[in-house]
Amino acid sequence: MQVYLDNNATTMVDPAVVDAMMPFFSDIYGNPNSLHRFGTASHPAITQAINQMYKAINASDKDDIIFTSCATESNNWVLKSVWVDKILNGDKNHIVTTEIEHPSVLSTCKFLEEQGVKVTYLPVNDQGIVEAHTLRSFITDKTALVSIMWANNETGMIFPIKEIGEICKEKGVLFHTDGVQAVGKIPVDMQEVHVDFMSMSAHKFHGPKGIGALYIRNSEELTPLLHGGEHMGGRRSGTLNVPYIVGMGKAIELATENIAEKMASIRTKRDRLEDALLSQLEDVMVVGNRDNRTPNTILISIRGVEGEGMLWDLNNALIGASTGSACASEDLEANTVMLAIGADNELAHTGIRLSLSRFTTDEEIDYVIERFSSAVSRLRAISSSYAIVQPTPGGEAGECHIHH
Ligand code: 7TS
Repeated sequence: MQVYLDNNATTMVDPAVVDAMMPFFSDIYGNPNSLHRFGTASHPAITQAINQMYKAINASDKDDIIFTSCATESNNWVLKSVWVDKILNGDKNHIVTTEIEHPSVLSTCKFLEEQGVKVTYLPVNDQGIVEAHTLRSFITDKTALVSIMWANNETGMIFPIKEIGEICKEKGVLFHTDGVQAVGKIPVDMQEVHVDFMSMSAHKFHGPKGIGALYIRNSEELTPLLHGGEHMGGRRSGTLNVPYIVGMGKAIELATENIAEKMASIRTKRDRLEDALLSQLEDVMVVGNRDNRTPNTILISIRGVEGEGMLWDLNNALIGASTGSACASEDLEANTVMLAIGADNELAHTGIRLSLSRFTTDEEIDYVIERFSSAVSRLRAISSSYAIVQPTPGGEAGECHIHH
């Protein structure tokens, strides 16, 4: 058996999504901007995909949803364009974000700092989230934008987006959320929250890689990142990627219909896995309260077991997991999210992220429970560091200490 538990990195494309995309490669392949029938033939499918996107996140018809090449582009677009619009061509100089955003936000913020922008990186609490009230004191009359993710990719922890949006609204500051790990996993309703911009990515909800979107409340002005042939009303140029747009629309529809049932089913499997690991293993800890987590995610740290060693053993057992985001998985650095929540350096090297999908089966969970525990026993037996920390009399599963 092989088991893929790295669905926060990317997901399998749902076969129904592939089916929906297929006609738009070699059959209906015209450029939608062309005036002839080959071009216009794709229009109904594009309209349908846009409608599927609006419906899935309950956007209003005053809002814009613009397709991009990925969420990295959507995040870059918002941050760099707010810089141009409100800082270079305005009287602002400040952006607020968090310490645990995805690198596509953090690296862009670092770049903007080099250009002279002031950036505040909000700390997170021991649950790995920003408490909304901490934001208030950091917003000044120079703040152009607040950018805070909806759910974290490594822990699955869900941020208080409604409260954060209300503070931004009250202070008159634009609010961007990276919704990549929330959309398709938990209900996302744009009428319920005050969010000006939200980034999305199709490959996180069983759509294809290489297509994302940006939600723009009230069609707010935002200088384009890509200038060119005035596609999508001039907001994002580049010939429309019709098959991928169709795929993203179909994927978001499938992910969000009956979402409560889908969440419950994934959560049952996730909780069973989590409970089994916590009860079978000593000196392990799962980050964050499971009620405030995306239903598919577990970030577990295993005292005395290097994350990379564990990944190796799991990989040999044909189980795909992650030590954090795949983008950072190749180096042996500590998990930055775990450090941010106050884990000590040793513990931050032991994080393993297990992320399920709606395609994960009970048999797969049984298999992972068995192989995970035997990998931990094997690695602990050869670990010099675990031998040192092991004598924690009475140390119970799930009680590894996190320093603050
Ligand atoms: N934002 C978040 C919160 C993400 O988790 C990711 C991908 C991105 C943005 C980038 O999306 P893309 O469309 O540009 O690919 N996150 C991960 C991860 O957690 N492991 O690998 C990729």
